[in-house]
Amino acid sequence: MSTQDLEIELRGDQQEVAIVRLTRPAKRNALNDALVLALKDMFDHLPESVGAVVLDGQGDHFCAGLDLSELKERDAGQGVHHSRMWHSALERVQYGRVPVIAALHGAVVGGGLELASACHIRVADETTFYALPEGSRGIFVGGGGAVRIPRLIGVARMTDMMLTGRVYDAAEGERVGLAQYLVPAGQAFDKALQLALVVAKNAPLTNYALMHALPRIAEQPADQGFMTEALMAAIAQSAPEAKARVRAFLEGKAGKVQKSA
Ligand code: 1HE
Repeated sequence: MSTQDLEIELRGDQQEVAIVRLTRPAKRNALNDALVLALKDMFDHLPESVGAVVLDGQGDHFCAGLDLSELKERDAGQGVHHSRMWHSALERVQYGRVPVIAALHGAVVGGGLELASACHIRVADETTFYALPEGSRGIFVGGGGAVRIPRLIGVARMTDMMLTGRVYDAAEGERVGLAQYLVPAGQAFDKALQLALVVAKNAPLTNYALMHALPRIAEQPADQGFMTEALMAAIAQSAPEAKARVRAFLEGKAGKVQKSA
């Protein structure tokens, strides 16, 4: 599925970071069906060299959510299929091959917040604001938000956002866990790129474990979680790359952990 509203650009010495950008600024990067399917396709077919993605939105807003002009009369069955289409696309983002870092600015609302919450790291600049206007539009989240957003901020905060139309500003968003980083206006992309270049250099199996094992372990009953963790740890440390990295540290050839400046 192709659309002019999505572009990809490779960065880094080894082309190890893909910038995936929503390019529909005139509509505040609202997601129509073609764009949702194009996202799915893009994340299914990332170039081999890519080890991390920065997800960005062109213009002043990250994403205004579902394209409301497409919200036509659907019967219940069509509504289920439409929501499941979003689920399958955003699942490719969350459970794809490489970590995804969202560069947030301006509106991160409705389906835009659902998309952001499928990413692994969210970097927000000071212009960012978060809302779930579905409540006031008489609809419900349908892009996985009911599953992912409470895991970030809790059921009570999401309920409040939808019942009252509460808008979180960038600082509040970072405080409650919607974003892990808060940076000055206009700097979200640069920070996200800087992080992506680091993430892309991790051992692939470590990134895989963090994306695919950690969220599942966190949902398991503790005794099962401990077992899954042990299995994942054993697999990761048996990889030749893990052994080489540990050896490099012991030989004084790898960086120490340092407090940030
Ligand atoms: C849109 C959309 C959209 C803008 N669908 N066309 N999402 C919302 O309810 C959010 C609706 N949007 C807004 O509240 C505002 O547009 C913004 C706060 C994001 C930006 O405001 P502003 O003043 O910069 O832009 P604007 O003038 O409101 O919009 C510019 C154009 O984008 C305008 O079209 P134009 O043809 O008149 O120029 C808008 O109609 C259009 N536009 N947002 C369609 N969302 C899987 S279920 C998920 C369910 C949801 O996501 S519900 C929440 C939907």
